[in-house]
Amino acid sequence: MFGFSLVCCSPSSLLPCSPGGVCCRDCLHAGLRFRKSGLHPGPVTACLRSREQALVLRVIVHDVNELTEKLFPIVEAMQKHFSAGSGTYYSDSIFFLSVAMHRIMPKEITQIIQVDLDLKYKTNIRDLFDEFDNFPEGAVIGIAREMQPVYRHTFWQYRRENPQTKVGEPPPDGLPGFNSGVLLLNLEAMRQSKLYNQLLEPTMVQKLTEKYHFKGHLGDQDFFTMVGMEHPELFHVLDCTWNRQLCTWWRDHGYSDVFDQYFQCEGEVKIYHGNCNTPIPED
Ligand SMILES: [Mn+2]
Repeated sequence: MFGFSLVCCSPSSLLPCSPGGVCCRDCLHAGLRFRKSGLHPGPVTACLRSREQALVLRVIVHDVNELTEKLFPIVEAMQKHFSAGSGTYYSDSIFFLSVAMHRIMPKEITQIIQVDLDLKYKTNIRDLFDEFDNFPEGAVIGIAREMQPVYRHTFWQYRRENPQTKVGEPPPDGLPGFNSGVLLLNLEAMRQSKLYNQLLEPTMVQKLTEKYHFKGHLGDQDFFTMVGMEHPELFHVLDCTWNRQLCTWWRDHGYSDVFDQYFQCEGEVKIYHGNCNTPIPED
């Protein structure tokens, strides 16, 4: 039996459904409606048709303020390395929810699939749960590669100092970094992994950001990308068809020569990701 966890701005935002919402029948098949508040990757307001519907679907509503309160002390130290601007804002903590989800959710929840809202599903997302069975020993998170050379850019200094490195190189042999639009969080494995929990410690984050000269602004995916350079064994790499990103911003910003090496993706797309507001192709 599946349950859905929704992050809401407040429990009262369950009712009523606001007009102009994006119908989410594609993913949840139940008339759940979502409305994006603010710009990517802003917090989400979820609306259900009724409280009864919430019971039928076993929806648990999480108050974003309560989550942030738990989250902030865990992720505060990493925020300054992976957020835009120089300040550490309390409200930015929610962009790091995935990295500490295993400490936030009750122990009974052992697996979570966390998805962006700018996705289009070409298959039943339930199939994605099967991917948890493909995790190799030691892996705690399933995630697809980033499909633009954004981390080739971010790691420029480390790459200059280490000309033979795979860091920031394109697939299949390189380490292009990760995109967090589709995330498989094996909460049980995350709780049990001594290594993963050590990497959340402020001193370890500091050590790695210094080693890689890392300064990002993409929240959780920056953390996963940096940690993945040091410990790729913690991640099960999802096939690109599970998170077919469409943004081409970096093609026109200095990386046209190598762009396609990152962007290419063979096979039938299962989930489109219209990142940076890129339109998703119609059927
Ligand atoms: Mn997205």
